Amino acid sequence: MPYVHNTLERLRKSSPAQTEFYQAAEEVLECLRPLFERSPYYHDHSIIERIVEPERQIMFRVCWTDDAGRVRVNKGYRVQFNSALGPYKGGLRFHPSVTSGIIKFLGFEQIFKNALTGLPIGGGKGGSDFDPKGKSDAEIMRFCQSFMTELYRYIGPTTDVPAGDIGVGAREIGYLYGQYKRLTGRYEGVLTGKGLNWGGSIGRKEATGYGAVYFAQNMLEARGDSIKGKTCLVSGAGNVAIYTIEKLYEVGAKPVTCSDSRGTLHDPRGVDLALLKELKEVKRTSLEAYLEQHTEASYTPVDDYPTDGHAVWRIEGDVAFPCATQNELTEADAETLLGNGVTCISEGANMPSTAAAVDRFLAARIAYGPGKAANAGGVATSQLEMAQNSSMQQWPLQKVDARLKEIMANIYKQCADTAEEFGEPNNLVLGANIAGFRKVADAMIDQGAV
Ligand code: NDP
Ligand code: 2IT
Repeated sequence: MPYVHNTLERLRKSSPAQTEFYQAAEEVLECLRPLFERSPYYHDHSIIERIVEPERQIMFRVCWTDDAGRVRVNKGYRVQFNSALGPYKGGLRFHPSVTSGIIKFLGFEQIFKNALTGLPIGGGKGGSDFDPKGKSDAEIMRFCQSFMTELYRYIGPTTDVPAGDIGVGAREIGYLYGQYKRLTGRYEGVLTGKGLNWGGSIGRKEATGYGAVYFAQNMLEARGDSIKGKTCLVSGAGNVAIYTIEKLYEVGAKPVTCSDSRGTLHDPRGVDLALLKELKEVKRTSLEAYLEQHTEASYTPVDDYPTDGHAVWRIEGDVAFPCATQNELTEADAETLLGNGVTCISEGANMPSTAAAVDRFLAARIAYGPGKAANAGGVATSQLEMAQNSSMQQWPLQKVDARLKEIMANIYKQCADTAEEFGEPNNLVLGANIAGFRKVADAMIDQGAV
């Protein structure tokens, strides 16, 4: 299939050093080969050449003043990747590791994830290399105001609707929203993940983590198994990890780990969720403080991690939920997990497993739910927030949660059915990529060469 190869080669040359973006693009395009064999007309419309090229990329300087009165500068990004199915939709990430390549990989993944939800949303992503750690509330506010002063002219409720991601939660969304309103004079659904008393959707905060657990339930039930009673490994200690852990308790499973950028916590009796929330949502401190209240738990600092992977995946469990960041689960980690008898992986984070780790999971034929399918509950509920905002309504929790369950079941079914259709039952990577791509590509063809 020379055009898959040629497109990847061209990307390598034209956008040097965007490693994570090639990783994401390669995975998707390689999966599409059997589709192109059956439906060569995608090639006639140059769909893959178009789909790997963002419709628009905005980069800007974010200048803000710290508490000492010093002027500080960060980079700001918004990649408006694909609007074939609806307004650009995707989060903002504030983390020192952010580069244009990271934002591009996240925006690329978002196109297919959003398509899988079945909702009318295109793909986009943005962020900054700003590090919220150690900053005062006033500094965070001034940064967010400056960021929005640049971004506001490119976004809107029917054009581009940002939300949270790493380092961007309810506090940041509040400051960003306040500045948008001040600049435009409009009170409208331009961001999702808003506070519940000013336009947010009930259940949005919990949706990504809950959705990742629902996805795991779908995968396990299709194999005649259940999540009940399973020992679960969770990485991360932020929004996605916390609400994955919360839902795991609700469905009768036992989450025994979590991790942050400094270390990994293992509590064999089950992670104390109330304490985790207090440490991370209220105090914004290190997980190490957990040990002060739970002597039965153990803590591994990052310096003691295995050289070829992450301490959290070396702990024994039945089901794993990577919920921190990209490439946090290596091939060696995958081997250890498989050796320890893990039967299911549901990715709360975006692209948390390296390409070699994914190959291991697929070869072992365990239940493996890739991020673009398993973590789509967050963006899906964001779209429910958009629907509530545009109709001036607020739905009750039961309605949002019922829709979320239904959407996750539907995503699972599409991935499984498409995998089956292409002769690789259980390969949900292939299923997710082909099913997501087909929707976007067909819409692009209908809308002409734009
Ligand atoms: P948060 O900022 O709330 O939490 C991120 C967690 O991961 C923190 O515990 C953080 O550690 C840890 N972490 C982040 N970066 C690194 C790193 N480079 N190395 C080690 N640990 C790291 O983010 P979210 O929970 O929102 O996001 C987690 C993942 O889920 C990301 O991949 C995101 O793209 C994805 N995602 C998020 C969605 C959402 O709705 N929020 C939706 C779909 C996917 P520390 O506490 O020390 O900072
Ligand atoms: O990666 C993601 O799907 C998100 N960070 C959520 C995006 C959104 O618009 O809610």
